[in-house]
Amino acid sequence: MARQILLEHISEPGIDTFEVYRKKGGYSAVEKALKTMSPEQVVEEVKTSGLRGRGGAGFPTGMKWSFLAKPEGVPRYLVCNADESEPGTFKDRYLMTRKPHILIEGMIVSSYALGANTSYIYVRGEMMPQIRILERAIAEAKANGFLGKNILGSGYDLEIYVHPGGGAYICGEETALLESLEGKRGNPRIKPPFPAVAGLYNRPTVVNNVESIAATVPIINDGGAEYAKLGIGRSTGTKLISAGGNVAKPGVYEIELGLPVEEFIYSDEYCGGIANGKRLKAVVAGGSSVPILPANLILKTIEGEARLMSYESLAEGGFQSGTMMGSGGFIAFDEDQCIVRNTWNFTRFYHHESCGQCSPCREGTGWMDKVLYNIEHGLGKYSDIDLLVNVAKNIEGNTICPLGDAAAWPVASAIRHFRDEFEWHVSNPDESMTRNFGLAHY
Ligand code: L3W
Ligand code: SF4
Repeated sequence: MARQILLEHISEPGIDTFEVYRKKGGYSAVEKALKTMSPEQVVEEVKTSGLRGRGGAGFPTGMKWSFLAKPEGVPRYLVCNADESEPGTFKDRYLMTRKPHILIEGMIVSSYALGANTSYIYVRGEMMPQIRILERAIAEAKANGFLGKNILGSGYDLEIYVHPGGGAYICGEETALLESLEGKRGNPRIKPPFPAVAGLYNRPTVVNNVESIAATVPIINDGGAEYAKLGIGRSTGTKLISAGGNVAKPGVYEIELGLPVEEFIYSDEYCGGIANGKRLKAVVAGGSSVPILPANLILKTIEGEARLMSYESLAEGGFQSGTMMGSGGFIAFDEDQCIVRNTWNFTRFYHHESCGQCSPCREGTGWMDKVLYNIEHGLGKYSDIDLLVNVAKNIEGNTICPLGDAAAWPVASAIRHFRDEFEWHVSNPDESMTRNFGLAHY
């Protein structure tokens, strides 16, 4: 069994309560940090750990923290991004449901490191049970002296507030989240300035994903150097992966970074292979926003090296033959899946969720949605395929926030690797919606 850090004791009855979490060693990172470390030392440990943001971008957490502006007398904030909405991604929801105190503990340690006295957890609006669970966990931590004034007699004060999200995918983009938290429509802001300089209420703010914040607990308990021993190269530590689609055993798994993708898919410890004895056709490895890869390229790089679950290995080959770790939403497609239909499905989502501020995203996602609809429904033309490539290319890099890229990449990569399926739909309009496609790409 692989080493469990974030999911340790996850099956212990009552681990969602303060009492059981504490009995299992919970809140020792808060004690250690507040009683024996300065905020700067906590930041240093997180830097040493090599932890990278687990929300999708993989930006080094310690570096982000050290960018935080600290003008005298100006409040600063920690905001936890719990707006998990990326298609195929459900790891944060799982962690918050089953082990909410690890997030609260991580929030206290991280807020202390950043010198924040007020912190927020912005939770996706649909996650009402998780909102209640977190509110209860906060009340329990406060009743036991881990929140509020003068925590553990350290002189450090902290309040944490849970804020229900606005019900839009775009509110997971950090600056849209801050707008929404301020009570406004969740429109992304132009960066720079980054939130570290001008974030919530124009104050210095760090926005971190749930999993990143929770990971500070083992980092402080065991030391950053110990955490950095796990993983491979610049991909240190463990990562929560939500496995879905056609895998035999969907669920949330904690892997040590560097695990071979083949082992993740086929070993009984993780996904247990493809459901119903079918064969793997393609994978979207990091939530719907990253390029899709055919089975041969997700298992091995173009050079024939085993592909690993790490930021670097998944990206090996660039966008021609690689993909991205993203948020860890691992979606497997079996041999019966239609790539055109699935690409259209993703595109409909981005069209629906575009905030509409920038023309390439607002118009481009709608345009791709219509063209993909036509191809899937037997109404397409051959020229539509290159039109899609062209529209995707004109969205990429030309928008305020990453939603534009996220909409463009699945379309561009699906055509790059599965062009023959798009052409088949155009040449066979009468069968277009019913045909499955076999293993042409294995
Ligand atoms: C200060 C600088 N701060 C960068 C900070 C920045 C942010 C972080 C990463 O998108 C990706 C996206 C989705 N001074 C800084 C700086 N920062 N330079 O570093 O920034 P960035 O812009 O690289 O990425 P992002 O805007 O955070 C996130 C992808 O994730 N994604 C979506 C995930 C969705 C979920 C979910 O539902 N939970 O996670 C999936 O792959 O496409 O590319 O904090 O401020 N010079
Ligand atoms: Fe809005 Fe799309 Fe522009 Fe992002 S890229 S700001 S979602 S229109």
